[in-house]
Amino acid sequence: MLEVDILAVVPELLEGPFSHSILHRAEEKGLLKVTVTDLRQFGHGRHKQIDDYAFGGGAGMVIQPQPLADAILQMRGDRAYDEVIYLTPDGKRFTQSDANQLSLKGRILMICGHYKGIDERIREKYVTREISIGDYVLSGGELAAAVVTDAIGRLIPGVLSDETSALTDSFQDNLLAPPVYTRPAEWEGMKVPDILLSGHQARIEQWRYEQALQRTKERRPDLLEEDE
Ligand code: 6GU
Repeated sequence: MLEVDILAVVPELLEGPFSHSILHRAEEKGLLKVTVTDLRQFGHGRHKQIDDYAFGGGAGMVIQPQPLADAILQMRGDRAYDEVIYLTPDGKRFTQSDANQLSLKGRILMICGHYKGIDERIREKYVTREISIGDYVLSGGELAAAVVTDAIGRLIPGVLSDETSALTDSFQDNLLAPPVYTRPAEWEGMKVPDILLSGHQARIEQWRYEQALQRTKERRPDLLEEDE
């Protein structure tokens, strides 16, 4: 059972992603529990303020440390988090290998930043891992938290059936997936490769491996070099 608690500035952004798809099934099976908490409830004053101007000047607001610390401590309760993740474009780029690791944890907190980010002292004091989902900037961490939770959730043992097994995913062995086909065997004059109709399972697996390798060489040669 993996518990994912998400601390969000715009919790509405996370209403959709977990109510459908494989993750919904994972929650129904009791293998995953996602809880979204609104940081605003920990804000101060009549307007429940959570941000302020950056010391030293410059454009953009920064999320203050106190509402974050109050939220983290209340959400933690008396059971420690295995990881406190801050979603940020300056974090380590997220990979399938990170997803594999995180899917084996028991309890994770994800903090979604906004504006110019969160006060650096929270990163120092509480955050164990900083994740970016790619080299582009989103308006907040919520969509990134949804992406990371989806990637992790489907890897929890028991979530995927044999038919949807993660073993043959792209990236699982640093290779992109091979091309796939379904009926009809001929469509608009285009034929499915004969080998796939041959019934020779060993030769089919060999063909798939060669296709995966060729595709990876052409599209993502970087995957064949890196080892993580
Ligand atoms: Cl995790 N957050 C934001 N705001 N932008 C991103 C990102 C995260 N990853 C890539 N861009």
